Amino acid sequence: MFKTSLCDVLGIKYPILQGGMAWVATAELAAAVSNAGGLGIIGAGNAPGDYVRSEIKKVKKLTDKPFGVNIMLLSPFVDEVIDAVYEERVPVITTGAGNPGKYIARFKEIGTKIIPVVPAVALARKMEQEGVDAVIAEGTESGGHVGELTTMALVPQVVDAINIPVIAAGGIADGRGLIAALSLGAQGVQMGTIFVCASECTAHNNYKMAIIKAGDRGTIVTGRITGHPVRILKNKLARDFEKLEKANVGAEEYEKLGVGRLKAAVVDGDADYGSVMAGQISGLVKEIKPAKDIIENIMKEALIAIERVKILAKEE
Ligand code: TUI
Repeated sequence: MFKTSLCDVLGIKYPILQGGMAWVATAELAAAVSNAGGLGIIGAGNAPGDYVRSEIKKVKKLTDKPFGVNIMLLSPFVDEVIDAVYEERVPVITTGAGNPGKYIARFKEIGTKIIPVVPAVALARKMEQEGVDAVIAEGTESGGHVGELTTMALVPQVVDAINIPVIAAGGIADGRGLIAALSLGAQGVQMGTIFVCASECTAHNNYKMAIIKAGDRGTIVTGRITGHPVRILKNKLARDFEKLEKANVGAEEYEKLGVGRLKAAVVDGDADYGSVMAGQISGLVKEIKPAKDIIENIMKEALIAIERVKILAKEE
């Protein structure tokens, strides 16, 4: 069902990748998504190489299906994470928050699939030239570190610019979103926020409930002045960020407020002063359920969505 060429390249049943969210996307979540037929991804975030290595070993025990690791290129531990992923022969890597160019050749040697996030057409073109296997075109609807363009505008422009598979991300949480992305020419989708609310996700219950309670206008982009804008749920921390922005403080002071805040939200459950990264589709997330149910539901909704459009196409 909706098996695309991306499914064949990655060895997965459904064209659904789970976002490699720092602190949130642990071995438990990644294995659950892979076992359900998607591609589960461990988020390396700012974690040291040894932590990532132990998460990889855990996933290997929990599933025999393909999985991935997301490498956050701004991490101070990026080189040791790269070594861990290389030595463990992880089948797929995705990258975020930068250009993975200098690592590509090494991974190609061992057949690891490399899929960078690209926020614009220029980087997509560059990545194709450098030999990556696919790209994730991520719109500004996403949670966490975001680019400027919306998914609706970005995806078809990336699709037209390159010849490798494009995965759409940002603002997708259900079967309608999957069909919309496939209609734009994508070969698959990546979803983050919906999988935070998977039962297998180890994030604190307060984090999950904050997403479930959030509505359509529940998120805000902070940190534009740092050069790394980040979408989070509106809470007391977001208000403090806004105050600093209005007070025109320097990037350094602004960044200080953010230190350790993601861990506070995910691990300690501080939904007030933690950085609750989540996408604009938070308003679509209604309950906590197993990853398998989330994925099967998406596939059912996708069939309904395509039937609806087909009927419209037939009408006089
Ligand atoms: O990376 C993400 N989402 C993230 S990373 C993260 S941790 C973090 N915390 C504070 C500040 C910054 C990061 C939380 N969420 N998504 C993928 C993504 N990549 N979005 C945007 C980009 C991106 C931006 C610029 C990718 C490449 C890029 O290229 C710049 C260049 O060097 O050409």
